[in-house]
Amino acid sequence: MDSNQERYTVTAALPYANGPIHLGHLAGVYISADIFVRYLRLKGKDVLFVCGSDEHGIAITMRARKDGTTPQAIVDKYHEQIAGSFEKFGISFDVYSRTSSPTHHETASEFFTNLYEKNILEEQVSEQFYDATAKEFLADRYIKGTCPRCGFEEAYGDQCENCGSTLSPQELINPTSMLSGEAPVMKQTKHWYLPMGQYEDWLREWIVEGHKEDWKPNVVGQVKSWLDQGLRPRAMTRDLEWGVAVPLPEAEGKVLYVWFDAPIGYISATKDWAAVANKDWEPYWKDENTKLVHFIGKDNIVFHAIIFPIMLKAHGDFVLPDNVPANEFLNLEGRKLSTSRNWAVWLHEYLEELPDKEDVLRYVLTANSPETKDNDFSWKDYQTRNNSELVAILGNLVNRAVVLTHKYFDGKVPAANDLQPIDKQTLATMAEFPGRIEQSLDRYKFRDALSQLMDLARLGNKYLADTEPWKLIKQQPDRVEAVLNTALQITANLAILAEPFLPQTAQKIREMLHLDLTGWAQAGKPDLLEAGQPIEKATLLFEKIEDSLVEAQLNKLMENTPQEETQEEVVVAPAKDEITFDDFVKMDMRVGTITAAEKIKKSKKLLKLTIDTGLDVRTVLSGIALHFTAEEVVGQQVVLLANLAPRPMMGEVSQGMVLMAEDAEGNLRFVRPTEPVNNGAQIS
Ligand code: B3M
Ligand code: ZN
Repeated sequence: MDSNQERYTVTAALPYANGPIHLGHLAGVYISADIFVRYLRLKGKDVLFVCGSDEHGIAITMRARKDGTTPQAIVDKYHEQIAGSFEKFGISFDVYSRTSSPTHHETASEFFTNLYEKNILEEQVSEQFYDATAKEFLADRYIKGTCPRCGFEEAYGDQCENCGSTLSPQELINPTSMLSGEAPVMKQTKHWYLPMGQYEDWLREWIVEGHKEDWKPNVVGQVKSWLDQGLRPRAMTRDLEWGVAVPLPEAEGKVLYVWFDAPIGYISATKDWAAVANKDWEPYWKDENTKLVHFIGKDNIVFHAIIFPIMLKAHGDFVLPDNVPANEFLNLEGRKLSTSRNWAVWLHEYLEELPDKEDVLRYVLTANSPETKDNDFSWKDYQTRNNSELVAILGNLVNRAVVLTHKYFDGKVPAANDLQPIDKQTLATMAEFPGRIEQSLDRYKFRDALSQLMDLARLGNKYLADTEPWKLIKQQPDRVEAVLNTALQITANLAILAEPFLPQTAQKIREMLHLDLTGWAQAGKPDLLEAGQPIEKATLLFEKIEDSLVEAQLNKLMENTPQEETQEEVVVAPAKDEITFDDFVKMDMRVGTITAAEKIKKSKKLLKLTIDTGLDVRTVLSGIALHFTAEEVVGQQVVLLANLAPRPMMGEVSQGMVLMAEDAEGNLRFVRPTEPVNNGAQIS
């Protein structure tokens, strides 16, 4: 290939080697990337498709700790499994590498040294939590304590899973280390920071201005919102044992931040590929004719559109991404996918349970690709798309064209003699399809491209329905020759155009037709098959999927998932009637503190609260006794509807109402300001 030729380096996000691949991964990243790459290869581009396992970071060490084993054992196990299922599924990586490899350690280390020597990284000493017993600095996830916002006692150092607040470990009340169970201490530590703020103007110009037309709006939008908030320096090193050692003498016990090393993994993988393929890796990263394209899920946008580009720019030797086509998320049966709750369809299980249905999954996930918004996978939809699209449209066309050729012409392609306007028109329409599909693929619109492909099959079906060769065969066998020639040419075109989307099916069709695949440029032609050329008997491309399969898969999902988890369907109360602002201001809502509380003897539900409202100290009866004890509510600040008419209850008089939030499971929480305020403070 000549050196001026456009070259593509296509990367797919490196999955963490801490668990198997599921449909969310496939829909988010790998299928789109594979379609794109197969298409480029058919177009004769010089394209390299790299991926590998992400084997560092807290995701790995936590998994090892949970399983009572070493990080190395975890990554060895899952690397093997992930690589195996990708291969079996037909994702056509040129290389599937891993970040624990020596090549990677060396590459990441050199990259860091390069930035360090250019004085790009800023050294900063800060205080961080340290477990003196375990002798380790603690990642945020390794610190637990009481949430300062809601009082939940099991909040993590980075987030409270009860109230959803984002936290920093310093905010936790009574923090403890999950390693030793002891209270951690603050200790000074030095780290190296990427001064991201210095690159804001450049990023804005390059992405927000420069790529607003050709990058996906979700990507440009996220970048813009990060920039609008201002980029702070981010530490590129961590106090951890597992990872790429920081290549500085003063940095013992420190490793590179996983999001510093992981994207460099794409470069390392390229080197690994080049060593085996006996190629030069450098043009794939350094030549200006190389287009670098990162396929990722939306949670990785900041790393691929901001941090890694800053690293590449700062280094200076590398090309920047030409595009970062990020997908949104795939839900499963209407609920968020969750690996911890096992609400997922695992690829290795799919491959075992539903053999020979790789293309069905590729089809369904592409047709439902979460390209512009989150999308849903359901087994019912899987069945419908298989039965009424793959079987009824694509399979049907191929089958009819091939079967009729055998029935009427002894399995030899009949001649295209004396083409009629309908034949010519159909072939002319067919010739437009490659261009249309191309336009969609060039814009990373895989759903559109796939639906065009199916439209071509529809065109073939309509043509057969209109020409009805089965009715003509007695009186006009010559006419049937032309009709079946036309139908077979459409089939042959599908065998080429379907390759990126449905590679196994496309190959089966080509085998039936004895058609060689020479490239995308073949497509659109009306004479891919020669008259007289023999074809094989029809083989089954897709089989009908029965209800029993759908049921079995749904049952499996339900069984795998703990019962209480499957019932979490969130039911939200319907909206109330509109009120005026005047209605609202009539309510006197203010903050008070519960100074005393006791159970009402005759009632299971009521607590008698004494509340200091700033105006007065009064009694309020509140139906919270099933949720809170008297002791635990004393001292809490609450919001009170203070001018509610007094109500006699259980021999007492309640003077107001405490505001509570009730979630879908019926749990109650106090509503209150995020920080304590003086009693009597008004809500408005
Ligand atoms: N390991 C995958 C994730 O966030 C992460 C991608 C790395 S790409 C360089 O799920
Ligand atoms: Zn909380």
